[in-house]
Amino acid sequence: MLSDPIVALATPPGRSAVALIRLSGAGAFDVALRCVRPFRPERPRAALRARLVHPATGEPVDDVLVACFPAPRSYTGQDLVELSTHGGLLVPGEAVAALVAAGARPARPGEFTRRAVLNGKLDLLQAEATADLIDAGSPAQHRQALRQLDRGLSGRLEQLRAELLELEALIAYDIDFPEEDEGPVSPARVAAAWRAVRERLAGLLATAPEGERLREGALLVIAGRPNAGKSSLFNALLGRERAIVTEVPGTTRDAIEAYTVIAGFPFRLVDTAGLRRSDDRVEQIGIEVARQYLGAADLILFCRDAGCEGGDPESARFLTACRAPVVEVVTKIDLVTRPSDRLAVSVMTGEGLDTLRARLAEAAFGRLLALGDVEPVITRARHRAALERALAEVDAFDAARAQAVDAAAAATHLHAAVGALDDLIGAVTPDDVLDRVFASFCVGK
Ligand SMILES: Nc1nc2c(ncn2[C@@H]2O[C@H](COP(=O)(O)OP(=O)(O)O)[C@@H](O)[C@H]2O)c(=O)[nH]1
Ligand SMILES: [Mg+2]
Repeated sequence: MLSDPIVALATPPGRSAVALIRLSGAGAFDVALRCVRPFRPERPRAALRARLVHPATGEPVDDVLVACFPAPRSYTGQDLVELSTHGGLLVPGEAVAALVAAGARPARPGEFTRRAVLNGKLDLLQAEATADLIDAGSPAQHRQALRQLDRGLSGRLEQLRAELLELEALIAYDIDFPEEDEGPVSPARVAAAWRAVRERLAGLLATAPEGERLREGALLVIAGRPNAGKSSLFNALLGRERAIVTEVPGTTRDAIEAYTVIAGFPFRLVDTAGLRRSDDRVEQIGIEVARQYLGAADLILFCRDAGCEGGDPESARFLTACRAPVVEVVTKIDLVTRPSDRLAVSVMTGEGLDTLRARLAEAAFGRLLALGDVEPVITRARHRAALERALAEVDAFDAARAQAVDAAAAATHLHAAVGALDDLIGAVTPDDVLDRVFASFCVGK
């Protein structure tokens, strides 16, 4: 059901000063009346002190702070009650149980936000942004989620949608008077409008690889010969001693993966076994695992020991075989005196580490860095699929025009492109499409 009263703890369980419980749906105020004393819906959006009791026994559960939000001015768009109870292992659970006994149903995951979308309080992209904001582990993810919640991406898609409808309006004359060779709108103008909208769509689609990487963290795999200083650098970038470091070549045998933030961006950092021929069976398996990680990497950090620079045909061969971009770094520069013109670091002195961090962020997220925090970005396969569909339709429109297909048939491709954007925003409004077309139709002529 979409409107029955649901209840859930909105804060994580465990010891804390307060816990927040949400109750939403038709009849939510009746549920509250059965166990909150006093409950005063005539004073909405005010935090009032009350006693929560079990509805059957009248047994006190907690002293609470209650605020009620009558529909439609609430997060879900329904009647909603927020109760702040004391935190801890027992009280919040008992409070939810009292509300269930009073007639509410325990909510399913995401059910409040889902209702918010159904009631037009949030669009689908904002709902996704809510989840991203909660999951954000790095400053860049935080900023991106907040922008999407502010409708940055939704606004851009609405703009694209409007441009597609205007393009359709431009060819409307051809639809009405198919016999006339040249309508009041020149083909050149149609072509220019088409090119502009296509470029913007393609530009947004081009943010997908780094946008998806931003949500999931860039897979950064550290590679190099045994003893090149990979594990030391892994620990330095992580900020803690996670991988074992020794002077014995072949120490790291398994791949170790850890989440870390580098220059504000999320990375999944992987330390691997050094690449060399080995007769040790465990090390061989480790090297095979390393190869698999290297195959999946978004970015490879290749380490070379400053002491053994120079001819190394095996490494050169390895580097040319890599599919992912490679950042090369010279390690242990504290051990040599000659200055290096290459990117070089020492985990002993810390030299070069900040430069390396900046270089890694640039290599994995350069396009996002160039866009700054102004341009919207797409971050999910769902977004990419919808925009690919829209772009394919926009191209099909152009192809149809080039083959002099009749204007009404060509326009169906624009409709389909608008449909793809509507699916993406999650607010389907077909009447609105027609309204716009006819509005432009009259003004245009
Ligand atoms: N002086 C110095 N020694 C280093 C540095 N980085 C690593 N080492 C040493 O080099 C050896 C191999 O390091 P390790 O990180 O285990 O290399 P891996 O085999 O590539 O993982 C260890 O003895 C480290 O202490 C550095 O920046 N300076
Ligand atoms: Mg190692």
